[in-house]
Amino acid sequence: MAVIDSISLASKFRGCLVGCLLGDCLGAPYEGDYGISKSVLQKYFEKLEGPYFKSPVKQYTDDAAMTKCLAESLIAQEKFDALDIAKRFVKEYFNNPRHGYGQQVVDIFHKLRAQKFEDPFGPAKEQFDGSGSYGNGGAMRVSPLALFCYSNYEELVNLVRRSAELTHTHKQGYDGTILQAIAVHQSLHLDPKETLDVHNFSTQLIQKMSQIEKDCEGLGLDDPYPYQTQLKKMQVLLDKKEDTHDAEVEKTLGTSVAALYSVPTAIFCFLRACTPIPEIDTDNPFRRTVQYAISLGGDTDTIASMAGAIAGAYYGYGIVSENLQKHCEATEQFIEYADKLYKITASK
Ligand code: F2R
Ligand code: MG
Ligand code: MG
Repeated sequence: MAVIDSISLASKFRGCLVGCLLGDCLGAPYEGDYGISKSVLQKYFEKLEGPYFKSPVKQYTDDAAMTKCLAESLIAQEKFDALDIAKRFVKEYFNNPRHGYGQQVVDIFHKLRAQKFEDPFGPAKEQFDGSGSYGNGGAMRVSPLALFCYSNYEELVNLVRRSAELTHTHKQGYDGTILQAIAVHQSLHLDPKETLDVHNFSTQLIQKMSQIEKDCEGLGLDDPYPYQTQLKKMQVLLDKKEDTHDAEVEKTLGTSVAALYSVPTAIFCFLRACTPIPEIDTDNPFRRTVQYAISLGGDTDTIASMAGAIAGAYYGYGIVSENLQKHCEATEQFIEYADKLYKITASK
């Protein structure tokens, strides 16, 4: 791993949280759409980046709302406090329930409030007749914790799993959250001035997931290593000489609200966007990542947000266009969270 100086690291913290916010705000208008025209999307981004375009500020959704709760809790407590996080999720939801939350996750907020937070992990265990949620809601909000655990990988894996289990107790739900956090963590530790070794980045993810997924060995499951399977498919797509069609990416990796079919997709978008992509006309690889993630359709806000967080953590804040930031709600607030998390992490 490269040694990152403090100025660059502070910039990477900002890039990560601003990337997460921008992906959500810019991807939200397209959530649930398929067959999004690349040229329409190109014009959308050109207008937003242009100096004269005036439009209402793009609102964030549940992705950034829950990220905000996690960041605020870590900053206030300077430690992982599950009860405090659960209370912040519930308060945030009842203050603004119209942020496009997952259909079932809101049951948890109602139960937590009704049960006076007796057991912050209890209601999530009852979801989907006890099998737990495999949605991407744990992964979409995890960035602040990946920053908080910058220098401690073991702590990262343990705390990330617990953060996910407040709402997502299905193994695919919390393992997807761990994968997203590991991808951000790897990006933070790499020097963007050196050419990114795409194959090595994904091989390291596969190796780390082999530790995370080993507890399902010997249980007779059809596939005990679903994330490793998806990441290996991702490597095949990345290694291809000819360009991969969006339909193939969607069919192979998915663009749904399931963590298994969206977290590897977000990682793919970041890695693929290191180099030019047909019909995405920009020299900026951060913008290319977000624009490409949205172009794939489906769960656009969440995939663009997760991809944006990974890309921002790699390239740093300096690469994120000021004009794009101006069009998004709460950019200043997310910069402040990043700076405070950096200060806490640097003093640990
Ligand atoms: N909910 C949305 N988008 C829908 C429409 C938004 C619209 N634009 C609006 O403004 O109203 N987006 C957000 O939800 C996703 C994150 O969801 P999360 O937090 O994981 O929620 P949940 O409810 O736990 O799971 C989501 C769905 O996944 C399926 N599912 C999960 N586990 C399952 C299981 N064990 N068995 C069967 N199905 C399971 C269900 O369909 C859940 O409803 C993000 O996209 C975020 O942006
Ligand atoms: Mg959303
Ligand atoms: Mg979404």
